[in-house]
Amino acid sequence: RFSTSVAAEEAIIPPVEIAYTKHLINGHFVDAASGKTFPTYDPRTEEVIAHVAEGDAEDINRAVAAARKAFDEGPWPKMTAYERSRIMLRFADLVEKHNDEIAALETWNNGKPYEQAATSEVPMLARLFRYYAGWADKIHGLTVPADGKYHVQTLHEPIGVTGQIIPWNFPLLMFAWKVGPALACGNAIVIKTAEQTPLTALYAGKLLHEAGLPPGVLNIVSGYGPTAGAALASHMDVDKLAFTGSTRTGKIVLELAARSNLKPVTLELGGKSPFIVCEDADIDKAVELAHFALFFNQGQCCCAGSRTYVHERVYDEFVEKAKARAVNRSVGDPFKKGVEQGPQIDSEQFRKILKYIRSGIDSNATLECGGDRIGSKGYFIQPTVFSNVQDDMLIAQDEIFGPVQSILKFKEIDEVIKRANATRYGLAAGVFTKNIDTANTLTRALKAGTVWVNCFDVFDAAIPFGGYKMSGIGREKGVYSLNNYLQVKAVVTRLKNPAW
Ligand code: TXE
Repeated sequence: RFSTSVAAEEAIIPPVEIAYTKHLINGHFVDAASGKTFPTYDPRTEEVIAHVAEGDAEDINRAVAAARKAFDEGPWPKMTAYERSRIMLRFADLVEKHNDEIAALETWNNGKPYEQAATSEVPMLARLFRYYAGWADKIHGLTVPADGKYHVQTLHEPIGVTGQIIPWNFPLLMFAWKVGPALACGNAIVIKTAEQTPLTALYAGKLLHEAGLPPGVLNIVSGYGPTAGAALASHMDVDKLAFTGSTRTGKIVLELAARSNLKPVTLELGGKSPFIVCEDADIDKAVELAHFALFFNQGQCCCAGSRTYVHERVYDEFVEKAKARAVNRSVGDPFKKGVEQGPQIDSEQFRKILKYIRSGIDSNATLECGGDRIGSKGYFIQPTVFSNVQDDMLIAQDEIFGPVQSILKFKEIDEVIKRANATRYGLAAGVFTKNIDTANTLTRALKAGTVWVNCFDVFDAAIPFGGYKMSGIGREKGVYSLNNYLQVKAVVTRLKNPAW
């Protein structure tokens, strides 16, 4: 089906207007301090759909000042946790009310299938805010028995002004993963969205204010990484930094944070996750799941199952079926019903993916299907499958971040464990087997922040997510994310009469 050429002229006009393009600072939509704007695109057509305020250091300064005031003077930290949670719940209701508009905006700016945005990602934004709204009034410290004549307690306090930098592959979900827990803990926020996808966060910011969020608590600056992003990471008045993006940029922001005020940093970075299909697996199900694990979201997932290890006894059958499934993947205008794959995000990613495909061919992996772009306009790439991939090939080592499946062969469980772990990344892994002992061995041996067994990409709000090794520092979602946004203060009080 991917031979269908996608003509830009056929692109469906989305049923939504682009209403918010300015920075959201101190509760108001404002122009950039410099007056500059930058274009944002429709990846289906490569055409500009809006000009957005372009932030730099001065906009970040203004946003941080607004956040500082909201945090230090209130009303945010002085509100009760219950009041904070009610604002978050009202926001979730508004997200549900505007579900289809938000989803349309997400698809227009990002290229992901509208059905995916409307039935999964926007509902997950609401779900995640409800989850963290539930935590807001359940965050508390401990009383600690200590030697000596003391009463000891810990106070769990918000950390202050948090800086957040997010990528373009899941613009709304990355907003949710960062903003939800930070608000629940009572922090003020400055978030810099990805330059490719600034639109939906601004819409969400508007709804949060409609839900009653006080001005200055959430500030959104659009702009580029080396200007706005770097200014945020190195700001002396930002108390904490949370980043999702490439490992390369993760190192830069960590260094900026260290060189400025040593703000604590959480990082969610790249991956090269193994997906292991054992010989006892139900092959049809394994093929479908491995396909989903790699091709979901145009292959633009940090946790994509991008090294498909298949046991030698079922290898040939698996490859045949994986190829048939990829050939059958429906690629096209993401607003069309039934379309599974839209365009890649931008020309840079598009070129990067085609370069990796070329490298796979040059290194003598077998190109089973795909390998090229679709049409002449829009960043559409054919679902591509390589077999006979070896561990030392670039396509088995680097994060391609596109619709390119690499299938490798293994013989022994111990061998596949070693090979799966022989990577600088450690974000996720998939295991497909019916044998509980094999599953237990693999889940314990794999060095990855998430191991999915007979499933993949399960993103419940309560499940922690993050990486080993160069896939990151810290965990997001679940109860674990609260620690990122809290300070612990020990209060030690001398007792006058220890007998009582
Ligand atoms: O990432 P960047 P890019 C991987 C994926 C992709 C590659 C490059 O392999 O092909 O990274 O993508 C901001 N100071 N992932 O270039 O640069 C930037 O503006 C401060 C994996 O888009 O990491 C954006 O907001 N900030 C990933 C954010 O960092 C800077 C998701 C991410 O951009 C900055 C995306 C700087 N000097 C890409 N430079 C995942 N983990 O899911 C850039 N930024």
